[in-house]
Amino acid sequence: CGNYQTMRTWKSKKEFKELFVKKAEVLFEKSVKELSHKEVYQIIATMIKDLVTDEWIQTEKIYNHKRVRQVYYFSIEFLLGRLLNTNLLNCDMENLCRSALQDFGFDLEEIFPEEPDPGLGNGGLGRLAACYIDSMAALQLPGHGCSIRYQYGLFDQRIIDGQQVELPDAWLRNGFPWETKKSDKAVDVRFGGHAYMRPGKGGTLVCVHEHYNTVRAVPYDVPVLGYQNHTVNTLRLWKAEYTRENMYGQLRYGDYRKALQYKDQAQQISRFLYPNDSTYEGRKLRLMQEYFFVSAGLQSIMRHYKKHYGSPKLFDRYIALHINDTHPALIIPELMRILMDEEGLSWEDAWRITTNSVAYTNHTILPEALERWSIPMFQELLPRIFLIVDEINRRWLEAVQQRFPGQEDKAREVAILWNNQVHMASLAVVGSHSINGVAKLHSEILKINTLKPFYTWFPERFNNKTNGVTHRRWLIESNPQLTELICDTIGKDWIHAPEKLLALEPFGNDAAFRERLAEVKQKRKEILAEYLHKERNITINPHSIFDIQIKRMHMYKRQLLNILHVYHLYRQLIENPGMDIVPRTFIFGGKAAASYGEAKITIQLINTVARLIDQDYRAARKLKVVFLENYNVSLGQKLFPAADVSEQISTASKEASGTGNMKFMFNGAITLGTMDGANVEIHQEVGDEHSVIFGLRADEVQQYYQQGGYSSWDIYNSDADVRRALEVMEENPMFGQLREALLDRNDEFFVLKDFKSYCAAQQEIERRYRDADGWFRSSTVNIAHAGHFSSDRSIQEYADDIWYLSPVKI
Ligand code: 26Y
Repeated sequence: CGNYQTMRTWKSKKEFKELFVKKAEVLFEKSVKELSHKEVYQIIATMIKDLVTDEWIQTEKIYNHKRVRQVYYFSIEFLLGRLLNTNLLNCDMENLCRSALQDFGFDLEEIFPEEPDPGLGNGGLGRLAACYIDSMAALQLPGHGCSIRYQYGLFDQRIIDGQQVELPDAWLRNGFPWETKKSDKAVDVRFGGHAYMRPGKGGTLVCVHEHYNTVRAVPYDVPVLGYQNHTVNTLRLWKAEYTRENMYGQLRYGDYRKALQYKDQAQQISRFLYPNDSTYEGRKLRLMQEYFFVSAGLQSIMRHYKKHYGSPKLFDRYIALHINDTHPALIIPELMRILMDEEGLSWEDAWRITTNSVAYTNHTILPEALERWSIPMFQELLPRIFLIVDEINRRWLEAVQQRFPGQEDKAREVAILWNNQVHMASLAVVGSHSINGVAKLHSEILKINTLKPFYTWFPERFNNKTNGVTHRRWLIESNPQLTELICDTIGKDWIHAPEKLLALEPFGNDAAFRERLAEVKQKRKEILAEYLHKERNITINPHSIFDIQIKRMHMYKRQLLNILHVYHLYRQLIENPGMDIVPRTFIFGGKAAASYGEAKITIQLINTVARLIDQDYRAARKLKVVFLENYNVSLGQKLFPAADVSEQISTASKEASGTGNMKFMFNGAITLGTMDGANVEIHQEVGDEHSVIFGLRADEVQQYYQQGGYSSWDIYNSDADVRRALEVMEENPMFGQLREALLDRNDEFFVLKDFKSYCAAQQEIERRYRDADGWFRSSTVNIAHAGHFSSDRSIQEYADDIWYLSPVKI
């Protein structure tokens, strides 16, 4: 097998430098002195890809040779973030690279920002997928990602006059050095046409699908490196292209216009990522995207499986298919189609294999995010898939009717086809063997509310897998200063076994350790302040409390509650200029879906309050509000390490899990949160003493909903602080819409209801911050207990309980 000990390393700085010089010549025909920073980035990325090529091939060979069981993680989003630093860390080559570049007169830290941030995702769901493939490789599990190679990622956010403006994100402009195009592995995906059943041999029925259009799916593979091991898994991203045959076919019928239209439509499929997080977008192109990558991915898996593993009858023994929310749920009818139409299996065999292979993760209980497609559109676009879904639905409802004869309402609750719509969550539940939520509370709510009728049918399918984040990116890579302190204190074992961070807990009582921790935090705050000053022309006080809320803009996440409290503080301050408060910097960041009016106005409101305070000398020394443009993974990596306070203030029951909360925790921030999503488990880990919890509980919120809500006017009328806070909305008629949502539309997200309790919690934060010893003791306890929220823990649970996967040494 060769000497793999040395494969993923440049043997010496000398070797690195020689290769570097050669690459500069080959790629750019330049000497080292002439290279731009961007070119240096491209050279190193290419060198790393060369470096891992052999291991990539070797990993694949060993999987095939041993016929190991593998998982494919289907997700319509992978929010990767930059890869250079991650890959250097995974190869353990960061120091060598830094020092070699220094000899050439370059600073590695100045090279990192040259990499465009691949934003192939909206938020939590897409970033989770990226953390999960990182952990699979780190744990040496045979697992791969499957998604779309969007030409444009999530839009670039600009703030102009306080308002969000969206610009296209042409992240591929200068190419993507981590990918390899695999033209010979392209597959064809069919859309449209007519499908019907006709009698085949021996009384069977066979399907005829004709007059369809073919779109070519071309895979681009990105290597996923394990952490300092030799595993290299694959993230396969599909690009849509037209096929000449299909276009010529249209021309043969004499329709030039149709031929061009076809070409355009085919290429359109992988053009844009849908920038809508949590609201269902009923668009035809979106459905095409979903079928496109599912069909392409599954066809290529099946082809590979048959070549190396054998009979399709044993597919489920070797292959696990995971769907990240319902967006890839068409994998269920697509696998049925392949097994029956292409492999000749019976319905019964195909169904058993399909349900044994597929597992589904739900990420939301918001009804507006549950996918439903209009049947006429679905049928026109995917006629063969529709026939299969129709039959799945027919057999399923037959079973329901047998158990509950004559009870129409039972069928309505669980039908896949209902009201002229395809219900994707119902399809996903009926067609998989495992259904999980993403935090304990969320998984419970699925059972008792959202998916209750299904839970009574299949209790054994339901389980919880609390989310996690990769501590390699979110601690080791983002916060080297804290990493060094932890290693100095408890050694390095925690890097491979993050739960061992617990060994840090006793050091919370060690004054010398706390002092060093305080120094690290101070350093990270200064780094952030300097960056904001240099790159964004924003001045913040590094000796103030950094209080940060960074996530998508959404009413249920309640950025509105946060800014109303800031305004409340401001008004207190100007009415009482001598008020003794610890200076605070409130930092916000997040994108609003372009069509989400209220979320966009909230951005405007935050910027209005920011300006108000900046222009008022009575407040500006104590308070500062910053809305950071274009929050993305890279900016996150600068913010989490600098945070004192982690704002996790969603309306209880609404945030399925949250993952930012975990990134803050790894970096020693204190959670200020509601009992929602994974906050509940963070609180369970660190207790009341080391987190600050406020607001209605999930069951109380649900109770109010059942009663038709609460009266926000009552609170308004009885609470002078609330009335005064809402005066901020008189600044601009634009804010009328928000005011209406809070008062006339009865405050769906309990902002006013939780206001008092939030203000008290903020006071508690300040009280605790004044006691530096207590604060850094809490900070230590949070870091110590963060190990539980590593995605390594989550992925181990998925591997054990859902995928039945074992690690493979490479
Ligand atoms: C249907 C379509 C428009 C759609 C697109 C994206 C629907 C939902 C989404 C994204 C959802 C999402 O990001 N959900 C988040 O998933 C995280 C990972 O599990 C959770 O931590 C977070 O609470 C949840 O909001």
